[in-house]
Amino acid sequence: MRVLAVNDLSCVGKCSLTVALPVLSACGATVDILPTALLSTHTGGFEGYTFLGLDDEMRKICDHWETLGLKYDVIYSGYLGSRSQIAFVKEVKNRFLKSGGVFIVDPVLGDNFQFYRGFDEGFAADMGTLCSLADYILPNETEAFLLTGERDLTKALAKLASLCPHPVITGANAPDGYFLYYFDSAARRMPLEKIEGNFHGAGDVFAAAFTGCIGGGLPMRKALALSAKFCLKAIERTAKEVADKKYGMNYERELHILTSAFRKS
Ligand code: PXL
Repeated sequence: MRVLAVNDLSCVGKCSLTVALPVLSACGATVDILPTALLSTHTGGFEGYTFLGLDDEMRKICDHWETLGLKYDVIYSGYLGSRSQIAFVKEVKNRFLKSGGVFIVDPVLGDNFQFYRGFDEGFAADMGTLCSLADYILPNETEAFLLTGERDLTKALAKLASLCPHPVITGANAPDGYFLYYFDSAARRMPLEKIEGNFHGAGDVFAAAFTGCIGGGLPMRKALALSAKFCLKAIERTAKEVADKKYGMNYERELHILTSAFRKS
């Protein structure tokens, strides 16, 4: 399985590509990367971070790849640094996804009902158009709201399902508990254990694991359950081991959950 991860390279803070590479590799994927931006740290909680958008370089990289005839079984996109990058990822899908390949979009927009720095409503609207080209989308609760304008989870899921065949709201507080909401042939939800706190990078850990599980041939429900189990173990470890949560998740010693699931495939 050959996967292309389109995401930023945040040098410190364990998110995006620095998470996608090891997690997808643990699922047995060959991972190529298309970096969207180079940052000294991610933007969530660090002051004075550097940011270099790679719009021009992305185009040159893709032009070179075309001469190599590269094609991907799965393309997974995450943090995009500009509206023009959203447009470019649509082109990347057309140029590099195999026929019958899977396109997975994590519409990285915000958390805690706020946009991440640099994003706004216009950016969210463009991200919605990228979601409409995806097979699976992986918004968190905030992103589901920013994409649909709905705080009611059932309504938000229904609106997302009109955009894309398989939306997943990766973790949301309902009156009767904490759930992952998803749509395969019908709207469903899966209970999740909730660990109190804000775990930076958890969405990226989950998205990379889910992408690896789908690429590895698991059906959606099994892919969600295994990714959620891996993510929960990583969150439990992070709660104990990491004092400053902006430095990201200690998921490394839980990668065996994924490697053992894919050992024989
Ligand atoms: O984890 C999402 C993410 C990815 N990339 C960058 C970010 C964030 C969230 O803050 O800042 C650069």
